[in-house]
Amino acid sequence: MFSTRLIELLSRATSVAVLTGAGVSAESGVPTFRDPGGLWSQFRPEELANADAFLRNPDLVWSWYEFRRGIIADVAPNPGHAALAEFETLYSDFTLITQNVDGLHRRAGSRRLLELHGSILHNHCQSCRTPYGGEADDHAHPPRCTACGGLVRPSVVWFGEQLPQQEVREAWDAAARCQVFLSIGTSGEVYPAAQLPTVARNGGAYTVEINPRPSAIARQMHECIEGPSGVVLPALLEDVRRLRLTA
Ligand code: BJW
Ligand code: ZN
Repeated sequence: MFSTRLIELLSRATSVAVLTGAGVSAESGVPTFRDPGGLWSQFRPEELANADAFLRNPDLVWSWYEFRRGIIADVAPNPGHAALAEFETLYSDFTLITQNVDGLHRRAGSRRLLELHGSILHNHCQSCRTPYGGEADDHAHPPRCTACGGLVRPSVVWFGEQLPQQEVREAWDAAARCQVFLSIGTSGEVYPAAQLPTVARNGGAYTVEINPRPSAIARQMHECIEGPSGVVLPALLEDVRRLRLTA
């Protein structure tokens, strides 16, 4: 199923970086953004995932996130998440960079994790950025900030907003120094995350995509493995482990 080159590289490597997107959580039952039937097919992204939309229609945007929180609370990490948590234990330098906000990598046991687009599990004030730790039990209306009375929003990164700077620095460093870079379950349509495979390739890494269909950044890959990550990743882990044991 896998090239000898990839299995050999992954069994000898000391430094590996991985970028994940919504596809990794698809087999858990979390809809992706841009696939047919995905989150964007029912709602236009520009209506929902930016600060102007939130200020224009806070109830609509808040209830969309509450709907998604409901989905996430009812699902579990899948074998793809579990395999990535296991990969982390094989390498002295391993970085999992995710665009996902669903917390499933952490629930699967991944610890060397950078969440580039924030977390849907947390909230903060849109006006003064104070974290909101209170109960958000009204699914139809966002709560008000206890410090300034401003609107409370999910702690995710919307279009036009800066990504968390420390995470960006660490992600770019990890991509630039790794020997193997895996891009898994992302359409590669959203920047700056979609730039990471190029950073890795320019730094000398072997770049690999795992996706049922070629993404917008497939050209940046040395190798594309077509398939669902919940099937491909456990099989890849098994082959790498086997070669490490016999080497
Ligand atoms: C499977 C599978 C299975 C299915 N197994 N795979 C350069 C060029 C052009 C534009 C820009 C640029 N730089 C910045 C921009 C603007 C903008 C942008 O990228 N726009 C593009 C749309 C063109 N970027 C930004 O605004 C970013 N901020 C920024 O750049 O700030 C700089 C700045 C700001 C202000 C002033 C000055 C400078 C912020 C981007 C934030 C993105 N936020 C979202 C929403 C997060 C909150 C939420 O969850 O609601 O993040 S958008 C959405 O897309 C979400 C995702 O993380 C992100 C990526 O999507 P992803 O994960 O790739 O999912 P899909 O659905 O697209 O793809 C799923 C894939 O899975 C598919 O390929 C399937 O085939 C596959 N799949 N089943 C494996 N079983
Ligand atoms: Zn506030």
